[in-house]
Amino acid sequence: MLVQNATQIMTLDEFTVHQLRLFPHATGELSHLLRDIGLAAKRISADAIKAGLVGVLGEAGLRNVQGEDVKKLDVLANEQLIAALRKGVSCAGVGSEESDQVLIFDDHKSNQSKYVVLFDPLDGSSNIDNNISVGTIFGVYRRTTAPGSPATDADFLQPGTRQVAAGYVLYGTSTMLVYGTRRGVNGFTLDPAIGEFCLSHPDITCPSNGNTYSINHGNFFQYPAGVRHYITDIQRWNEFNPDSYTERYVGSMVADLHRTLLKGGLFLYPGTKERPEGKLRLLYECNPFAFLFEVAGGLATSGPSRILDIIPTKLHQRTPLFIGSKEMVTEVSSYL
Ligand code: AHM
Ligand code: MG
Repeated sequence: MLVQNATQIMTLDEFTVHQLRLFPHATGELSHLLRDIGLAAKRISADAIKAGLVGVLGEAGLRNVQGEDVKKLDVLANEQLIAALRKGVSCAGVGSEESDQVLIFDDHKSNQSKYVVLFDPLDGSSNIDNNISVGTIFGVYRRTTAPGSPATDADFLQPGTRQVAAGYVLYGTSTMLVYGTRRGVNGFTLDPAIGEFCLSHPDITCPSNGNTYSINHGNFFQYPAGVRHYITDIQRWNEFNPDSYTERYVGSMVADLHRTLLKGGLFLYPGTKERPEGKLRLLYECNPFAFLFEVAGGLATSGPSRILDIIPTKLHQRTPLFIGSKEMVTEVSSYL
């Protein structure tokens, strides 16, 4: 599926312009916004590949040899996204997993913008010290308030079904930006030689079934009975049908879900006895992925409800998550 011929390669900018041509009434604001996120992603990627040099470049919280404050990568990633979106022309404000409150830009330019963005700037950041893939996750919403005035808190507390676009950036063996609108999901790989995201995975669809399940098995006895039954049943199935299912858990959601999106499978982060709502955040983590998986043909549920239908009541709300191939999500749902 990788596009091999250099003359056929389409950059992210070219792709979004191409999409615009298909919709003559589109204003281009969303394309600008994706370009801004792409720019921040390139900067974060440049910082992420140096993460292992922390001992050389200096510890977070201290000053480096150039006399600059050294920041943790998740703080840097947050700042890069805010800076790119504030400077752009398409975003009236942001909500970030790193910040307690939303940040409403409230200047003349931003108040004309019709979108707000919710993001997790660097998900899985506890993995950075071990050189394991991490990622950025984002969801884009059209404001409920009319452009011309500052965004309000209500603009950020919309159900995921109202997202106009969502995506993620995976800082892995290569850096990839995957984003989707209702028209489809496409993946772009950063070509470091030219510093551009290039279309490498056009029209991504999630296989309707898979054989991989992804869960933190260490919490097994903390999970609800239905989840334990499901896991036990698929392991029993393997007893007589070897290799029917296999378990893969990076513990970095963007990496686990990127694999699940491309190859099929099921990712589960259930509630536990300790944390009935689970760990993952509805607005920054679950909604963007739920949107992408549904557009790509998969499903996402909290158990009682489709993820995208949940009406958020607070910014940092958490929800259990079962997401992946349609058939596997349907099957696990019957146990919940
Ligand atoms: P974070 O937002 O604090 O980085 O936590 C989210 C991460 C996900 O990437 C990952 O799927 C999950 O936490 C792993 O949690 P656990 O270690 O409980 O399995
Ligand atoms: Mg996170």
